[in-house]
Amino acid sequence: MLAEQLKKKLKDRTAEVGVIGLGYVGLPLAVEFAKAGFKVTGIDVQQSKVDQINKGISYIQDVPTSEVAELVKSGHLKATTDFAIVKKLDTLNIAVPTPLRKTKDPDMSFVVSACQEVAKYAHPGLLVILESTTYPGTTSELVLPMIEKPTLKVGKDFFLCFSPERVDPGNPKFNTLNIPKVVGGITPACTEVGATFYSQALQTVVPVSSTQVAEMVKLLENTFRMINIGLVNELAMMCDRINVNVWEVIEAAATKPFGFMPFFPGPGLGGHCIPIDPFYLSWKTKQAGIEARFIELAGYINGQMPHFAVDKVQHALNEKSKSLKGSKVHVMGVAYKRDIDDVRESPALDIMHLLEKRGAKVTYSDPYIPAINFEGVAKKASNWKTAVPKSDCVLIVTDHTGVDYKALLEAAPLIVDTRNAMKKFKSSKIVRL
Ligand code: SAJ
Repeated sequence: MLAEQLKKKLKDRTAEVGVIGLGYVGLPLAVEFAKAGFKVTGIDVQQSKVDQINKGISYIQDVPTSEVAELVKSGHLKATTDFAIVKKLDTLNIAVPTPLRKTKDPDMSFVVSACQEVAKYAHPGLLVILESTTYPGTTSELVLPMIEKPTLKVGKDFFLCFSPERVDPGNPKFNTLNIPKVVGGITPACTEVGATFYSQALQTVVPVSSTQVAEMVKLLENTFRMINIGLVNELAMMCDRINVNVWEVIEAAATKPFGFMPFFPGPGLGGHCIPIDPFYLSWKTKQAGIEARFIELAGYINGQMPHFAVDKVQHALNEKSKSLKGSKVHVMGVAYKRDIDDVRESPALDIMHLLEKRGAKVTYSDPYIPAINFEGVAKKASNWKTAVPKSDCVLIVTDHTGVDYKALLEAAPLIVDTRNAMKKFKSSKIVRL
């Protein structure tokens, strides 16, 4: 009965949509549903985010401010810090952070505090969908007991699903609208309502049989990447030992038209997904008595890459009879991947720490990142055109496309390239990973 009523409200766009967590996942989702004609309320604990949205300003790279301004003006989008609004909402997506603690245990505190608020105001007819990447079982074991009450039965009075976020920041081709959306519910009725919800605004919906399946889908996707990156990173270390150009090997292997997918070695693994998500899986399976050995091994290998990159710098300087200690090393690019402005978990931070620990004087430049908080101290970017000629070695950590690598080659005394950014150039000044 309530499911039918909610599906009707979804189809005629009278359902009031809510999104908790207005970050790189929540804000694009809120905007897509507002563009589809729903009245959407964003909920965030950060007043600054709420204020910017209500002023029609976007702070997310992939969401144009013009879109936010138009939707706020038309009344389809607003934001608040007050969870009491949940009483008036028909649907609620939770897209809050799920980081790892230093001990590699999941930090569920953001999900728990969001659910504590939701539980206060949850009501019959409400659809709740968790989107934060998490271990399989979270929705059924942690979220459901926080919201369900004797008078609010899941699948009958309210509906609870999990749907993995697949947002790829900066991806010019795939976005919230056109990335297929997997959704699984606690009960079949939940799955059906969840699928109806997403179908109103997104191009492709993929219903699955449970929240655990939906949780596992995301972990497989990102564990697949992390392990394959670990494989090519290990291959890079092997090729280094036997003097084979790993980049040439991978590019030639990539000509295989089936059964192969190229991944590329690098200075380590950054971002808020790939280095983190697989450890949600291994944490859970460990509890179930199964060691996720692939994940642990790939995590170890990927974790070695910053050391490997710094060793390459040390050896390259030694070849010039210079010690790393006392040398000036300029790091090109600190974002965790090319052409974005995010340094979360970036290997550049580990590399700069290691370089300084070994006595090098470190500067950096990054067209997207004018300053970083480096070990509690604000470190400003240098202009590479002035810093590089004065350096003893340049280390390319992030291969942003907007850099003039030809000019860099002319200006640099020595370049260690961990991203094959210099693949077009032949020079004894270039040392490749
Ligand atoms: N990396 C390598 N070698 C590779 C690919 C990546 O060293 O061959 C490094 C990157 O430099 C970066 C880290 O791994 O430091 C992660 O890179 P990523 O390309 O996986 O980018 P992310 O972290 O933005 O991952 C997101 C993920 N999206 C979601 O979780 C929703 C991932 O699932 C996407 O596949 C990925 O974007 C993508 O395809 O770009």
